[in-house]
Amino acid sequence: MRIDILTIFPEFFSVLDVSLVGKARASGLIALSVHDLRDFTHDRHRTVDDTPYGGGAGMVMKPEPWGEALDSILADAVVETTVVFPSPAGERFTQATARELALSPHLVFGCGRYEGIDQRVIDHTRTRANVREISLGDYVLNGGEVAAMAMIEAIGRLVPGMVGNPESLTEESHEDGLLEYPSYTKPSAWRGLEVPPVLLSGNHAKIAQWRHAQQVERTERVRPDLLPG
Ligand code: 6GU
Repeated sequence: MRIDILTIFPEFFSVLDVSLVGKARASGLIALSVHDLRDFTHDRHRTVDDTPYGGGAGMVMKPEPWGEALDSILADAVVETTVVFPSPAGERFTQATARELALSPHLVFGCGRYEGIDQRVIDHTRTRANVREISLGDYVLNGGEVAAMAMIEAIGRLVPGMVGNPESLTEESHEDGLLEYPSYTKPSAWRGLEVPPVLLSGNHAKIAQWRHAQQVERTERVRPDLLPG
C-alpha cells in the first residue's frame, strides 16, 4: 500500500517511524511519503491561507498550493487512488471505514489547518480520484494531522501481513460490533484482586460463554448505541 500525506507540519509524522506502522514501512508493506504543502507555493512567505470570502473568523487554505501538490501526487499514481480529507464536517470514521480504506492500494491524506480548505479543492479532486471527507468524532482538533495519524494506524494494522497473529484482529473491540471482554494475566491474585475463576477452569466453552456475556454487559453499560434495537 502506498500512502502520501500532504501537510504544513511534516514533522508531526515522524512518530510513524516507530511502532507497527514503522515496521510495516521497514518491511515494504507500506510505502509512506510526507509532503510539505509549502513546497507548492511560489511567494516569498510561502503563503498557504487567506481570509474567507463572505467574512467570518479564521483563515481558509488557498486552493493553488493544494492543486499543484495533488497534481504532482496523482500524476505518477498508477493505481486507483482514494484521497482522504480529515475534517470535523466529514462522515464518521469507524472500523468499517478502516476496513474499506485498507483495501485501497493508494491513499492520500490532505491535512487541512485553520478553518478548512477552499471547497473547490475537494470538489476538483472528486473529478480525478475517490474522495472521502472523514471525521474522527464529534469534537474539534486544530488540524487534520492527528486525525490522519489515527486513521493510518487503524488502517495500517488491517493491511494483510501487518499484525503477527490475525486472530488478534478479530477478537477485538468493534470487530464484532461489541466492545472487547476484559483481559487478565499472571499473577492470579494481585493486591487482593482475583482473576475471575472461570478463566482458570480450563473449560473453553464456559470461558467463551463468559467472555461473550462480558462483552454484552460492557457494551450495554458504556456504549448502548452500538446495540441493535
Ligand atoms: Cl478529521 N479534523 C479535525 N480538525 N477535527 C476533528 C476531526 C478531524 N475529527 C474530529 N475532530
